[in-house]
Amino acid sequence: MSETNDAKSENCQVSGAQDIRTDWQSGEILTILQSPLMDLLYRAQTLHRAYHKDNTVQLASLLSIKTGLCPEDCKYCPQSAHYRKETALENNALMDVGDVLDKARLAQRAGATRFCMGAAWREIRDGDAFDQVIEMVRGVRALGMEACCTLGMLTEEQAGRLADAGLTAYNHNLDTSPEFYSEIVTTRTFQDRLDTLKRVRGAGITLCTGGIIGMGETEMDRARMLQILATLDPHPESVPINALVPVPGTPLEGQTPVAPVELVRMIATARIIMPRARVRLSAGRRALNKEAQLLCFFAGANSIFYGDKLLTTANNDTADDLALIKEAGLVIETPAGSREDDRPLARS
Ligand code: SAM
Ligand code: DTB
Ligand code: SF4
Repeated sequence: MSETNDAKSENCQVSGAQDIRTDWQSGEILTILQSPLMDLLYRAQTLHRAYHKDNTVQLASLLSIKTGLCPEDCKYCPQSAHYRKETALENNALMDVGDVLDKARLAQRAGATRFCMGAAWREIRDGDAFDQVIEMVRGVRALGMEACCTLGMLTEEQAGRLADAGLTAYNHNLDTSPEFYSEIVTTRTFQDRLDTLKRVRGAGITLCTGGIIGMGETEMDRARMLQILATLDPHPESVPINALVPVPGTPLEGQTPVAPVELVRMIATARIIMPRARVRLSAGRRALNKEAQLLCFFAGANSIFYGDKLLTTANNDTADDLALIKEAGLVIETPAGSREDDRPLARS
């Protein structure tokens, strides 16, 4: 690591750094989102270099530990029970702890430093299943990987148990603006999402929260979603930006795909307004060509999901990803390189 990179991971007091703001207005975010592309990219890359190691990318692997039959009606999601007759998804009960840890080991050997476990639950229920998830978290942490879970809503006590198991991050996306939310999900409210995020943070677990573009929202909806994220204090440590994967059988299957440059703009804007966050180029990457992915990295993305599958849909080919990383001269982040992973391992 260069001296500059050392300084950045310590205190970020390097050229280009700005005060971290939590008072962003939606109008100013929209202006950034719509600014001339070269200005947007230049500003985003300047901030990126001030706050993050140059030329590095974290590989995170995803695993669906419980698949399908979710009672929620999220219109984008193939795992919703509401669309089960149309999606032809194979539903699976909670995986065994040993099998999950085998997958984590494989992901680690392939270069991933973060392992994300997703369950198609509306909320966590106490009992055997949650006890097993706790064991999975302990096991992943014992491997020396960051552990992330996305399990739906949770209570304060459940967040406490996950924290005690050493969970690094909890993923719970806002998905879209508060104004557009009820067009996409009717079985919970935007406020439910915020309440869960508050409990996660209260337990001392880092936040992974972002959203999806390409669901029929306006640019103002995108700016509003980013505003809610960027007015959390502190900002989320991790912000996944997804482009809709239009899964056949879901209500959004026929959505017109977003132009790749819209994803680039969204990433750049997230980078500018939340400079310390890790911005994750997430679902929808498979629809991007090499050049569009490179622009996403230039815009400030510093993590990708790596592995054959996201949760239920296909992801980019791993050999292609490694070739792209090599061609761009990017370095895959090692465990020691991550600032997010300062959570203790499991308490007894
Ligand atoms: N049930 C949990 C929840 O909703 O928080 C966890 C799993 S859920 C599948 C995790 C996230 O994946 C969603 O919040 C959404 O942002 C993203 N996602 C799901 N289906 C998607 C799709 N078809 N395209 C893009 N992103 C999607
Ligand atoms: C996130 O924002 N995107 C990931 C992760 N967090 C959990 C999930 C994407 C899922 C895409 C659809 C699927 O594969 O089922
Ligand atoms: Fe369930 Fe999560 Fe899919 Fe919504 S996004 S249907 S909560 S698994």
